[in-house]
Amino acid sequence: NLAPVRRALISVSDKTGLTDLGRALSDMGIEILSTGGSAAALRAAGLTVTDVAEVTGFPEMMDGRVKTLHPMVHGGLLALRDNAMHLAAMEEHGIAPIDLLVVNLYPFEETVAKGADYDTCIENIDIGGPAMIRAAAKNHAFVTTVVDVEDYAAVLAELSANNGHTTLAFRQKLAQIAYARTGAYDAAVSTWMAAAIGEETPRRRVFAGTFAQALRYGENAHQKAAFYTDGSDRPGVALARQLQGKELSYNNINDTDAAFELVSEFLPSDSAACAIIKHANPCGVATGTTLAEAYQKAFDCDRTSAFGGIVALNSTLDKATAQRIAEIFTEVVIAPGVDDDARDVFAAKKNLRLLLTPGLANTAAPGLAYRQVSGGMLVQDRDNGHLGMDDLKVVTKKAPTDAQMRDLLFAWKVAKHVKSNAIVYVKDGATVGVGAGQMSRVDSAMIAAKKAERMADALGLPQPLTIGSAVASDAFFPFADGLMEAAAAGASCVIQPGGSMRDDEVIAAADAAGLAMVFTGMRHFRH
Ligand code: 93A
Repeated sequence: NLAPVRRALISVSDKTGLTDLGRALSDMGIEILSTGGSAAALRAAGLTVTDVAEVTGFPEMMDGRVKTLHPMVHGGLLALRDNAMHLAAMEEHGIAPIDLLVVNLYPFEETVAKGADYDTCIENIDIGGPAMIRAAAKNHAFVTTVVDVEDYAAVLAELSANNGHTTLAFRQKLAQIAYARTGAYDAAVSTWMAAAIGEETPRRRVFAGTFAQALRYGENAHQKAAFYTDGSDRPGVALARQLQGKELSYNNINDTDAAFELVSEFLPSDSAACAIIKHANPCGVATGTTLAEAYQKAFDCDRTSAFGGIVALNSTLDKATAQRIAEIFTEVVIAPGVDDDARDVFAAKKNLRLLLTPGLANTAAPGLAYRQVSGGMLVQDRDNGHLGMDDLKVVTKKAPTDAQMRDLLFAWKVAKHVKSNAIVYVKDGATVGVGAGQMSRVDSAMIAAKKAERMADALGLPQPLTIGSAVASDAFFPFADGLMEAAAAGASCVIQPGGSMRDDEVIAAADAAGLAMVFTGMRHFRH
């Protein structure tokens, strides 16, 4: 199963490591064919190279759109070396075998990420490269296919270990990687196009990511894991730049995403905002006149849970906020900006991961969300539902005051980011109790209130902050019991979708308890 490598074709956009590879191959006596830019770089390094144009008898044309798309190339890649008819065809047409293909593609994903215009993105769709990769990988019985700079060293090691040959197992492994690359590449093109033309339906879509990073382990230490990006230009954990701290873990990435998506609900032009996340649920969210105030209010919602949390900020991290955050153990801080003084404060915290994003995520933007189930994948629109005051319907005798209305909308925004069943108590632009992920809505209401009681004790407050709070429920109250639990905790107003068979009962209970209640007509389940 050893296949000799006598002739290689090199055509790479990313010229990293190119000349070293070319030299090593030349030294092994391997003939090198190459395309325009790659050939020029190899020649500049003093290597002897044959132009593909010389092999095809055609110049590269149409701005390079047609350079390798030719039977002299594809015949050389696809011919079965043990098939008499294939050999006869090669003989007849003067096609020489190509045993090693080294290609990396036009940087389509990077071009999109840079925000390039439509035509530039189109021009960066590589056609000849994927065609060669797919051909060479199909013919892995004889041909070795390299699509990643990272694999250059392995190829050279393989060739020297096998006296200028490669093993079948090695070629199979590289073929698998090759198809992963072309698959992800076309997925990126299709995903970009869907966004570009505003195609929003989750049908006839393809889901594939580009490998970004191997992770030390997954959710638990016995699970292997990696991070893939999907080419989206949506600011968030994938596009963030890490300025300091330990490597991000699987759970860090998941929680940081949850934190950043949540804090992006709050426009910096309205107020500074902070979200603290643990296990993908918020344990404190607040707005403030300063970022430090927002952080403090978020922290005071549930100081116990905030320990080892992920902090997301909607505006530039400043010194005062950094000092506050640095007082306790924090895993990750993500923000759209950081000033020099804040960086100095964090410099002493070597392990603290600081991520800088290119702006906030647009939470109203369309997009798809997907998750795996056994044997498949569920795809849906991202929950980009948004409400304004005008969308709310007052259903009780009492109507909320303006201040209550603001807290209700705040609570509703947070509830969208809390695992169901979600109950969120809010007072003065800060969560004061979050009940997440319970199988019963009553329990979520109760747990959130209990946590608020505990915090009141810890902070030495005369009473829990749920007294006089606004409460949000991510889905309707099927019975009055959940609402009664919130009333018992001292909530004075309620926001919930409505739409239960027993809405009348629930409204009557709210009236009896002297609560103001509004219906949203929209649900925010999150599982
Ligand atoms: O425009 S193409 O799709 N047409 C081709 O025939 C073709 N052949 C190779 N692009 C093509 N390539 C790509 O050119 C390779 O995939 C590689 O990314 C790039 C290398 O070009 P150069 O060697 O001129 O820098």
